[in-house]
Amino acid sequence: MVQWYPGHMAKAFREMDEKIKFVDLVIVLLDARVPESSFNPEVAKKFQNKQVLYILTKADKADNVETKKWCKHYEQKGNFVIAVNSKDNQTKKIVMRTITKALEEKRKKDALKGLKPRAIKAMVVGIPNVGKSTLINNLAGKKVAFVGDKPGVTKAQQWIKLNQDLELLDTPGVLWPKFENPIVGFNLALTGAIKDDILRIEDILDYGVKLLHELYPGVLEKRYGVSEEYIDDYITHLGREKKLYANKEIDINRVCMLILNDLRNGSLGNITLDRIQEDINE
Ligand SMILES: Nc1nc2c(ncn2[C@@H]2O[C@H](COP(=O)(O)OP(=O)(O)OP(=O)(O)O)[C@@H](O)[C@H]2O)c(=O)[nH]1
Ligand SMILES: [Mg+2]
Repeated sequence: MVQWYPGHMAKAFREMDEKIKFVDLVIVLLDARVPESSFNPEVAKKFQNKQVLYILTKADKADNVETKKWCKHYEQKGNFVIAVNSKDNQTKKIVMRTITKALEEKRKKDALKGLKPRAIKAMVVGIPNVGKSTLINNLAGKKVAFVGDKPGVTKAQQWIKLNQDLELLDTPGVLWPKFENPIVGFNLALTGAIKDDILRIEDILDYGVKLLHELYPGVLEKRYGVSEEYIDDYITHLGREKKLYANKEIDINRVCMLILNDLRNGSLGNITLDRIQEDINE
């Protein structure tokens, strides 16, 4: 059994229950590069009866054409959705405006009931490393939460009062115990939501290069100068080309890390790994 669901994650998952009852809005962060793989079906069950805002993060690293399709997909299901770069300084304005829109109806209903407007409580949830704390810091305009380029940085829930009208709850990233589709695990590993030492890096990258070749033919060849004709054995060919040896043998680990880092930091270009299954009737 691959252990990407350690005890602290199970605890963080349970701890959501206590808060979710009292929040007015759940802000669900999805990684724009893998919107489907980063959707946690177990957490989704918890917010079935809540107002939800979907935010696709890391849109600056994703394929813009695909991001638009994903936004449309969630909109058509009746959700509020935006795609952002959480580090950009335009993002605050867009997010605040959308939060207001998402809560408009509730405010009207409250007013009709004669309830006095009170501070909105919103809970920010999402898989590890998706950018929850980064977004909260951006909205707060200062560093209020720890951020790091690895999964599992936020260890405990934390309320952040943005202003008189809005309080946000930062939560630790959680995955779910079983991926129905093993591809989800690979996609999450490629984009950095699962710690690098959990799945075999060679398996992740073997899948990764083939997927890149299929979705973005020529991208690997352009970056590394190694023909994609050799896609079935790309890691070995690239290791030889780059002379990445350890004890006269190709250092598979280093080759894998090279591709992985390039993919994650955008050196392979804007990439989206999850595709919407086009509905034939559409
Ligand atoms: N390019 C880009 N990087 C981002 C974006 N949002 C977050 N990051 C980076 O992603 C990494 C993870 O960000 P965090 O905010 O710590 O992620 P988190 O969801 O709080 O992670 P956990 O607390 O571990 O669950 C950091 O290196 C951020 O700088 C984004 O929209 N674009
Ligand atoms: Mg965090």
